[in-house]
Amino acid sequence: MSNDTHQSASDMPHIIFILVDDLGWNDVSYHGSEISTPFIDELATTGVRLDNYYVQAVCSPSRASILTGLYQSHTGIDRYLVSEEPGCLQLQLPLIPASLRQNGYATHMVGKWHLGRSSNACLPMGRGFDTFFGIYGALVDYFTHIVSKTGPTLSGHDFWDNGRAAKELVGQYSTHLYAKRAEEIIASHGNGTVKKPMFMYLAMQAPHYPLQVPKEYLTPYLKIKDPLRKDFAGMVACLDEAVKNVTMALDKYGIRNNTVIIFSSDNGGIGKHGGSNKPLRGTKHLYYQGGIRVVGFVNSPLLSSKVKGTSYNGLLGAADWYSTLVEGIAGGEMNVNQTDGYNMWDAIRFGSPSIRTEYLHTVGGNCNWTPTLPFRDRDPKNVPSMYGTIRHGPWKLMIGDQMQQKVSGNHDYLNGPNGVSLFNTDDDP
Ligand SMILES: [Ca+2]
Repeated sequence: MSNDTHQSASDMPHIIFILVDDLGWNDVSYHGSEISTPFIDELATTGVRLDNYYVQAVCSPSRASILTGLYQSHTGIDRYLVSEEPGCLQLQLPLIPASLRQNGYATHMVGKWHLGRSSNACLPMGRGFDTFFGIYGALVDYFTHIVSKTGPTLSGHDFWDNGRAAKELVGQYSTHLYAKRAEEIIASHGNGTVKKPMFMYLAMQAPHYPLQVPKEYLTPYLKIKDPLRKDFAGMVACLDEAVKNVTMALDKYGIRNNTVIIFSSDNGGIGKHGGSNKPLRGTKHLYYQGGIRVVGFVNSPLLSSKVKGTSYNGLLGAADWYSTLVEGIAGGEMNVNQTDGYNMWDAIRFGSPSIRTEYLHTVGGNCNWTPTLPFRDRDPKNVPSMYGTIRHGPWKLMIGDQMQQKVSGNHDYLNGPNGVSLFNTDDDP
């Protein structure tokens, strides 16, 4: 406990953690993108932009790190999960919602889970969320809510409302559905129906592949020649509108003044699915900056006035959110045996230097598989003896063969001699 006093439940801030899926560095207009994101921009530029902020290179590992406060090498989730897997994120690891619930919060999840679904205990409501509305897996059609069958994986309906298959929602676009449910949850806290402070993990499905969006969102982007980029831009426009609607609900129901909004992508963009990380090197799946340095910011009236509208350049990462939310923002007890994270709340809200000097992005070895890919996509001929990426100060050391990742495009910059590369991230992004 760094806090010397407990906050009473009525003072504890509401927390909305908006995680977006595969949004690249160059996919928001405040980073210079051709995609217009006025509402995301407004939140970013009136809050604190996290400009030295890292997540994992693909979906499931980032979600595991965020929710456990552990490095990827400690969560056991080092790649994205597929539907038929028998396992899930280790059940003995406490997650943010369970900890916040113990500290008096109502806990809601809206959106994409992607941390295992093989038993009820693995699902969001088995892991500390009071309510869940969304999808358990990935690659779910935005309108039909059927899993895209892209390999030897399960297919079928994947859209759930508190454990019930929500078949009545078939045909409705998921970004709209998530925003609407988020607004309803905000209303229930704002109008006093739920008296506890709110934690909402709003894990938007967009703009992850498949590239689907109602046609009206494409209108401003008809001039974009690349059809993938055009569809992606429309999805981001709809996502931006969803962020606006959620934020406006906080105003409408009178709880904005005591709410902390956190916004983060879960990994970098990927060009073959419409995303862009320019000017950062590399893409989703890779530990180059484009894969792991992502759009992130915090917006709240609870930030000190001197940091509002500024960038925070201290190092922080996905594993820091557990301590930052539970110990920092909520002022609660951590109730964990192990953490790799730091409570960064004072650093973020006052702009003080980061406690963190180092971040272990990934490490592994002697494994006959390719990092970040599920077993079905691993090439048994590729046998890396060791791989890893670690950051210390501005320096990033990478070991191992990044070319084993299935990533299209020109990657002639990959791999130093003997598979070892050292980057100064200040001048070599
Ligand atoms: Ca992702």
